[in-house]
Amino acid sequence: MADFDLVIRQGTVVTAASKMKCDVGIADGQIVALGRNLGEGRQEIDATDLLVLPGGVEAHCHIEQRSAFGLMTADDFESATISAAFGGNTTVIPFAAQHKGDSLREVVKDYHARASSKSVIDYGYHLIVSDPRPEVLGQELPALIRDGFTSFKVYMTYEMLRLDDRQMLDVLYTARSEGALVMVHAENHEMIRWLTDKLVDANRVEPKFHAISHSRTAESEATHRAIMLSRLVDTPMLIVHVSTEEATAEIRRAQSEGFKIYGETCPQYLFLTAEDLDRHGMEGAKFCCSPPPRDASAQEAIWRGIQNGTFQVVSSDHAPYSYDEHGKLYAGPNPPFTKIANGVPGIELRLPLLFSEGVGKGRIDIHKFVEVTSTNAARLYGLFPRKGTIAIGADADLALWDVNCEREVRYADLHDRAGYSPYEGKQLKGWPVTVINRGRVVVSDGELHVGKGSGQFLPRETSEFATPTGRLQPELDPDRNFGVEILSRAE
Ligand code: DUC
Ligand code: ZN
Ligand code: ZN
Repeated sequence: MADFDLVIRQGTVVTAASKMKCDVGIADGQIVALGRNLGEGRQEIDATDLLVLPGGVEAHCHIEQRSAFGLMTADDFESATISAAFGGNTTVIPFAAQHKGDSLREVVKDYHARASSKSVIDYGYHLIVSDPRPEVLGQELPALIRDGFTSFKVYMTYEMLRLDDRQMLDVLYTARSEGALVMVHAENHEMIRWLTDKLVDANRVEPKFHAISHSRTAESEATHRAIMLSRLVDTPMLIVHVSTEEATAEIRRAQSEGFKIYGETCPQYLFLTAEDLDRHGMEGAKFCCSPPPRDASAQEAIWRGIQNGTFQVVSSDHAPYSYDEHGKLYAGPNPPFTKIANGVPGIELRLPLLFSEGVGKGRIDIHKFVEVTSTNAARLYGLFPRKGTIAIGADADLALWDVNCEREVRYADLHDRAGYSPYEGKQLKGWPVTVINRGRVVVSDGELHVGKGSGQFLPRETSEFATPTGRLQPELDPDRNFGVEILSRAE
């Protein structure tokens, strides 16, 4: 009788902290042995010359999500998770998005019904809180956090989603009491609106003006303000999809002062620029996302932020809208930038892009790659050590990488339904060739081997990254404010 369900032989096993040539023994979906010359497996994979990495944890993606004005993303849970798997991921954490008036509980039920019958890899959800009315903050949100939805996103811009500062403080305070991690889309709404109105009045409406309306200053101001709100109530916060040097500096400063501020960036801020929004005709619409891509010097600053640890995670922010009347061009063939669906696809290329341009070109080492694409997301969002590493007892979530495989990006080879890739034609070296989730071979030899609905829902723990620092601002510290307790003390 075989000792294991599956043995991966002779690969170079890499985690965020270690590298070792060994076999991986898997039983009942978990890693049960790491070592040389392991006994027999019912199934065996020869990984000589391959890297064996933890499967990617894609922690920022929009899947089968309806926007506030009714537009559906091109991918559903089936196509998005297949695409994610071909890109080396074994877990996705998309959003269950509340719109105004919605019950959060109902929103989660709705996403569950769709995801559970379609996902091919494991999944959880962050919530999006856009309507923090008393019963949502008082009952629904705390109950959902306790049920394993331990992170949620809030927006400082987008008319239908945004919270004002007071509402931000209310949700931060709820997160603080429940130990949830708050993710923030930080852009100054009024600056964007004012610039947009000026541009539209002057008939400057081509896609490239999207990047001007979403100015860098709007991002850095909101990032600064979000951090100050977080500091006031001593609630940790993660600033998502950071695109500028200035916002990166705001985050780094807060971190260096000891505040629990985390940062995320995305491939679009490393590999695209505002020039892409100026491609001929309406092609620029394909690159409209918020925040928008900036310029070469911002790209350098973002790389530095990954290298020096300002950013804990690199996520795709996959927001796939087809380049037609069902997506990007929902308002007609020649819409003003104000009516172009925001978002770029990228769930399948996040890891190959970062591997090729980061590890391959010597900007980051392989451990940093694993850290920012898998381990840190698992840690931040309460999945570690079940996910995000290769260790005895962890889920057998692995991606086997051929570091010498060179391929040009062609949309035709991808598995999402956006209909285009912003990275078309890019030459990449290093691709995942076999992807394993809980011991199941999901992808190998360019083929999908599992059925829809075989991914598992992941309730998540609260994480230590979300616990308050205990450092109260002087005016909120009872010892220094006439003894009045405003915030409960961190344990
Ligand atoms: N911006 C977001 O905030 N979300 C999805 C896509 C985008 O461009
Ligand atoms: Zn966002
Ligand atoms: Zn997003």
